[in-house]
Amino acid sequence: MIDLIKGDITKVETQAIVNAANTSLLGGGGVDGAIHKAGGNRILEECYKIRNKQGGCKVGNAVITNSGNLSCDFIIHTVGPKWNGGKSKEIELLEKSYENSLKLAIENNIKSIAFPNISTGIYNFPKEKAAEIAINTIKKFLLKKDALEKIVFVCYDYENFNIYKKLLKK
Ligand code: AR6
Repeated sequence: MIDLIKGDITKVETQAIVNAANTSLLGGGGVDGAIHKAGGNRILEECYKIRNKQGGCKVGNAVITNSGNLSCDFIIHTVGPKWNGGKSKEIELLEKSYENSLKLAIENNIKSIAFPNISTGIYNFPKEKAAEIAINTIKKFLLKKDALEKIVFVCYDYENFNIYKKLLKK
C-alpha cells in the first residue's frame, strides 16, 4: 500500500501526483518547476483560474487541477511551510499539507497518489522530521479512511530516500 521510489515524480504512474507549490500557484523551481515544465500550459491555465476565484492557496491547503501532458489524471498542488526554526507552526502546517492533499484525493475518487518530500528543498524543512510527519500523517489518515489503494513516496535525492527507507522499515 505504501511504496517508496527514488526518482522524478513527473514520471510516476499514479492517478494523481502532488506538487510542492507556493501560495501564488504560478510555478517556481524544484518539483513545482519540473511538473509545470513536463505538464505544459494547461496546468498553469487552471492554476490561474483558481487564483482568480480564491486568490491562490494558503500554506497547508491544497487545490486540484488537470495534469496537462503528464500521464497521471490530476495534480494536487499543496503549499508546505517554510522552515523557520520550528517557531511558526511548521509541524502542524506540514501535517495539514499531507492531510488536505489526501482529502482532495478521496473527494475526487482517486485511488493512487504520489507525494514528493514537501518543504524539504527550497523551504528548508529538516528532512528527517519532515519524513516522520509525512509517514505518520499518512498512516493515521489511512486508518480512518481506507478508500486509497496506493501511496507512493517519491524521493529525488538519496538523503531523503535513505531516511524514508529507514523509517518505513520500522
Ligand atoms: N521529482 C520529485 N521530487 C523532486 C523533483 C522531481 N522532479 N524535483 C525536486 N524534488 P522543492 P519545497 C524534490 O524545493 O521545499 C518551488 O519554487 C526536492 O529534492 O521542490 O516545498 C515552489 O514554487 C525536495 O526533496 O519544494 C515553492 O516556492 C522536494 O522535492 C518552493 O519551491 C521539495 O523541494 C517550495 O519549496
